[in-house]
Amino acid sequence: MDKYKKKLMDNMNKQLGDWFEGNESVPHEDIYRFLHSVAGTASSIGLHAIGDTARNLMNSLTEDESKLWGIKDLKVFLFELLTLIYDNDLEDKVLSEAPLMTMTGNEPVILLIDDETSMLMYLKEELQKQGWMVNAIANPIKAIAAFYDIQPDCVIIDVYMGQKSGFEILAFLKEKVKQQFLPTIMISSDNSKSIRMQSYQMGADDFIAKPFELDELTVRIKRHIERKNLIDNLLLVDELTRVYNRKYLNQAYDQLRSELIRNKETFSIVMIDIDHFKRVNDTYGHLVGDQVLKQFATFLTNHSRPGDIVIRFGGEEFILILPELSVDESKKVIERLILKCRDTKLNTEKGELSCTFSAGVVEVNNPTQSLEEWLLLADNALYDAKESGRNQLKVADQVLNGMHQKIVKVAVVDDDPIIRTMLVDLLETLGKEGQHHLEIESFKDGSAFINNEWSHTEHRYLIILDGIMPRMDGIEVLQQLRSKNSDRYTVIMLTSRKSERDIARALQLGADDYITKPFKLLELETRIRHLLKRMK
Ligand code: GH3
Ligand code: MG
Repeated sequence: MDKYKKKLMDNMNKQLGDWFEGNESVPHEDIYRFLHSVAGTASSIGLHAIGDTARNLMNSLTEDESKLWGIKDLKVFLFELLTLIYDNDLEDKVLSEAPLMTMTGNEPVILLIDDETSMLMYLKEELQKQGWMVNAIANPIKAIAAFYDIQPDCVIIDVYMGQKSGFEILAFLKEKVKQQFLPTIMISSDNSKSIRMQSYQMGADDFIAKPFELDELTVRIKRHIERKNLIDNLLLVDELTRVYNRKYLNQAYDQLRSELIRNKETFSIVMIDIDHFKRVNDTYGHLVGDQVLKQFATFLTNHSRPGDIVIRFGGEEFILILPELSVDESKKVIERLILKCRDTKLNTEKGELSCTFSAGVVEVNNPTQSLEEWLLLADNALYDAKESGRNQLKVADQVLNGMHQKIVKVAVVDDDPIIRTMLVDLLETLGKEGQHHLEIESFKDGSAFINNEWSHTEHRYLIILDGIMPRMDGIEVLQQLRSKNSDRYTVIMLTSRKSERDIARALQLGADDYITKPFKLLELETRIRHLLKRMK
């Protein structure tokens, strides 16, 4: 960028920063003067879009008015200009970067486990160019929990790692792989026959020696993912619990809906979620968690009528479809189930356990409403049941309004006021469309975030955390959050491209994702979407 452009950008950034930081109202004439000066300068040094926007904004104002602008109104008013300034900054810095693919949020997810962070970062970047979503985990201890949370379509594991060998992780996944088709690829710089043999014997689907040819690796991953999709599409039964999976749900709904149209036969949909299931995993490990899920599914099957349909909706969530039952009849059935469940012993390798569940029921009595709408209603009732203390059933409020949504607190912690403003805006837009209610706050440094009560409640958090900040930087914040040993906090680190050490540090400390600055808003948006999906 030539030096005039740079100077103007710096000036604009500084002025906007001062305003947004200041939290004081800004005199109308200052804004007018600012726009006037930007409009003049920007266009004459080739920044036409910025110049035009500034001029349009200026023309929408009257020159002499004595009004004072609130910061929030000012941010809204200047938003288009902010985006342009940011994009302009970006264009200049990322020319050498490969173009980013547009991501939809539905791309295949790859879990990459390697404690050697430079390899991890390299592979993540390269595989993302294929349009895959890559979750890079440097701490093998975190790998298993990550596996359950992100439900990957392919797992790549390094054989040699400090804290835990890749084979240990493979052994664990193999327990899963028995029940569920999940491609696993081992990578290792030890290409000896014995390591390869061990990989295959333990159930790995592929072995790739380091150093590898990137194109060969990607082709192999691609094949594995295709095969997984094929298999997934063939199955209607959940491999772990042996009840139907969610693919069957549409089919079942269509059939019952025809009955409803033909014979006016209503039916009920019950959304069921095991209470505090995470504690089972945390206390006894995920394999015991799996055993609980299996037996819970069996419990549901054993205690329902032959025509009832049991579906594993995902994770520890099940759907029970009760043909011919009105909501009052279903209520009786489910309340009996709730009592029975509490007294049922589930056998696991760690002894007998029991669990409770919460449920929301909706009566399907109108064929014009879509399955999604019924599910939303049932889910909303389930949320009510959870909020009212769990271990109970709530009946859906049949009107689609006043929906409860799960609250996710989202923090933007960054010392750059422009980035903060843009990210908050992006998040507000995402919040409007989503299943979550996003409660968004921004903080200008780590200590402001850490020392705020807002940051330490029972809710789930998504934190977009700048690596380098005055006072307390992102790494330190991450360290503090992780020392709480709570997985309430999902963290995306914003790091500078140059600071490989910081990225390595962030990964080792267990950041859930990282994105290098300057980033494209679209890329960040995709990553946030993926993470929110996980936080269901
Ligand atoms: P709540 O009462 O509010 O429902 O709390 P919860 O702990 O049951 O719910 P939460 O959504 O916090 O946690 C569910 C956990 O279930 C998170 C995820 O890691 C785990 N999980 C999801 N799928 C599986 C699975 O197939 N096996 C095991 N063992 N755990 C799973
Ligand atoms: Mg639960």
